[in-house]
Amino acid sequence: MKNLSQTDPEISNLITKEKLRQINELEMIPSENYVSPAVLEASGSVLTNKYSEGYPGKRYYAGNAVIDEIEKLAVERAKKLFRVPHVNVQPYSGSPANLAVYMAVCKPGDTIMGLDLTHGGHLTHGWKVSATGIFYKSVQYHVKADGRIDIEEVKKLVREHKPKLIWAGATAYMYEFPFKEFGEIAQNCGAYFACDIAHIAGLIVAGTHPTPVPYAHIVTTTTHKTLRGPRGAMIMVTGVGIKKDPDLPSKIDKAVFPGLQGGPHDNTTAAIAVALHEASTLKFKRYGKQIVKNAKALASGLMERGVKLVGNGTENHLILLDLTPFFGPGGGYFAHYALEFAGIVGNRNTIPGEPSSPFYPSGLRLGTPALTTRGMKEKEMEKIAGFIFEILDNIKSNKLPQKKEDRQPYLVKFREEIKKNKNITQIKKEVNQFASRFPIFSY
Ligand code: DSN
Repeated sequence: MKNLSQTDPEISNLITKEKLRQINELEMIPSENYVSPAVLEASGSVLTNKYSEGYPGKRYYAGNAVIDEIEKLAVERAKKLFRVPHVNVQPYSGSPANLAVYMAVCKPGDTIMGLDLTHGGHLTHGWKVSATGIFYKSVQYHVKADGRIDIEEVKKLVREHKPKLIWAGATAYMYEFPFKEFGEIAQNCGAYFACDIAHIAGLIVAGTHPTPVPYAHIVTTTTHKTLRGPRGAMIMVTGVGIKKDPDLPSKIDKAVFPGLQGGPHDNTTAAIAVALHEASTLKFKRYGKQIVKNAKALASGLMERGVKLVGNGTENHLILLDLTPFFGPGGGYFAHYALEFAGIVGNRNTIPGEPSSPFYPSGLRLGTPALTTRGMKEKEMEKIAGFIFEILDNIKSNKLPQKKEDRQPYLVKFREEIKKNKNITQIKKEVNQFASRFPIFSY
């Protein structure tokens, strides 16, 4: 960063610090990844200088001949990779992409359905504080005690509420999605069926998760999770989507622009095209398969040590630890903080039937996409399971105070104790040494 370090050493130093953090720590947030140097170069290119409101061949600004080529290439690569007839690559990220779907097929006040946030669903699938739960009548379905989507409940709610739009997709779901069943339910009630594959897009490309394309009308995805591209999103319209509604592609395009957005981020579009090119290789398929093998190995390593997992394991890239046997209800923060201190970065999360609250949840969500990009395999997952268990075992005497006013003082004391904890400080050193052996650009 020759220029940046001269122009703005403050920001340059902070970026270097963050890069070192990414090298020295274990990134285990399931929605994060490391992009390739090629994606990074496209993302940081001169394309950031251009305005190109509209679509290829139909721009509102001059000078877009090259941008048109780039966007067409991104669209064609996405169509080929996901086997869909129409793709919009302009959404700024996953939430605006999902909002565009609502705008395309619903009117404010229409009934929509999605998985409850505390059961692993996403904010934009109708959660009450999201625009999607405020401007639409949201009905939420749930998972059963075993963590699987309660498809019988979905059927019952559909009969009762006759939704206009049904979502499948999640942020903390460890099973394969029953896309076929959802497709049949939507077809029977005449609803649009949208799948949000943000978390599993790379797994679908690698063939380790079934594709929703034969069943869903619309498929949305972010591009920066298992797909390993820049921070962006895409909306795809499938063959069944066009059969249901021949105007669906133009409804989606109009919802993105001018409905919700202005000019697309052309540097991101180019980086998406690069990521799609990388994802079309055999090497990427091996990568996607290894993500799942690693997640299963991590799950086994933890369960063998007595850690409880929602669903007793995983079928994809993530696991959800039920921490109630360690801390009782609401102990997610203890694990989140102590692991972060030791350089293991995950996020506290609700568990199905959450006995506490989304702010003080009882679970921890961990994933393997970023570790797998660094070249780690099952052997390394076993080692990491050992680190995680040691830390949890060290702090298991903590309990979240029941009285709300007692919580902050308790957590202040907890954080001070972690910093002084000799065992966790020793694990932190081991984690740093271990992580830095695996380059973050291991392509
Ligand atoms: N926030 C993302 C995740 O972490 O799953 C989803 O938008």
